[in-house]
Amino acid sequence: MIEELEQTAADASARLAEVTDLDSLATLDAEFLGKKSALTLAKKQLGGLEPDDRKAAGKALNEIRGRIEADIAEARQRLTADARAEQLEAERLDLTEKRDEIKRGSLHLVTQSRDRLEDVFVGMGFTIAEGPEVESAWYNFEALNIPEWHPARGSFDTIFVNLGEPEQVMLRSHTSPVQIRTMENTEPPIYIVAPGRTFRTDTADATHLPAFNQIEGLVIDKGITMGDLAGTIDEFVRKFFGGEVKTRLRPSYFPFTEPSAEFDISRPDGSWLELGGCGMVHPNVLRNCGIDPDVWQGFAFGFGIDRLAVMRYQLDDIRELVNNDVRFLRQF
Ligand code: FA5
Repeated sequence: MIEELEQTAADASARLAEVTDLDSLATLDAEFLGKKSALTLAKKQLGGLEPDDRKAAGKALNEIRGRIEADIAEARQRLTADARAEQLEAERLDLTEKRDEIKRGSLHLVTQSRDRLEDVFVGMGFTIAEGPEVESAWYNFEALNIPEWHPARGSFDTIFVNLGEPEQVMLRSHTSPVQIRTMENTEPPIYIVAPGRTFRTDTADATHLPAFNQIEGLVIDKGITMGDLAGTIDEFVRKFFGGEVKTRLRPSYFPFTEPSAEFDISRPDGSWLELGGCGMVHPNVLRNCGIDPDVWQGFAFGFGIDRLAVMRYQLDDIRELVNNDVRFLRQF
């Protein structure tokens, strides 16, 4: 009987090693350990044996049962782990699957224009300077030769910040304060451009935005003339647009430059677009920054980057730049 059961145990071990699902395992469990199994039947027969034989056979039966139970437990553990792995695989989210369909974003037109401007000016020997968007009246106006009583303050449509003395803290209305900050901190010669955001109470229309971008240019060196200014503007426009766009200077007035000019660029239809202001740095401005105007001269310019983007990408309306219409932005 014991020999037969040893055979059954070997049989069970072989079949349990090959079982592939939990249902079949339950069937094998019943077959080898259940009420009708050879092991259970053999146990029932123990009663008919002599006490000594009964003890030895009982021990052998328990040992065989223990082995079969261990094989079943091992098979169950294997199948449970397999089933879990299978479930995980089925539920796995393949995040790489749609890789080809992902739409890539692109830099905003104004950012592209600003980057390109920086490249052009760096190529001409300028370095990039920056200044804060919230300014004091000293940097935005006074150091630029625009005292409090000066009518030019009105032309800047300033947005004031409710901080400190009335009308002393503001969102900068142009990038010209960066001229002052640079001259205060740097010994001439100076060759910088300063791009950045500027703010005015202007109502948005086809050529105006209340928050727009300017780029300031400042050169301070010995023997600088208006000819250097005109040549610099010409060269940057040629590099930025290619050969077909022309420039012109028109006499104008800014308190911080003398003489002052406005410069325009030609549109494809032959009309002119005002791009910015420029001129020779006013001696008062140099003095305000501790620079001797008898030794150093310079020119400055400031123009609208958004207007430049309108021109470069042939837009009808500057407001397209801030409407955030994805169908529009995707084209560039
Ligand atoms: C100035 O802001 C002077 N600081 C420029 C300057 C710098 C003159 C250095 C001399 C020396 P103006 O207010 O004209 O000037 O503005 C310059 C340019 O900024 C304009 O020609 C235009 O291109 C752009 N700009 C002005 N207001 C707006 C606006 N609301 N929306 C879009 N662009 C604007």
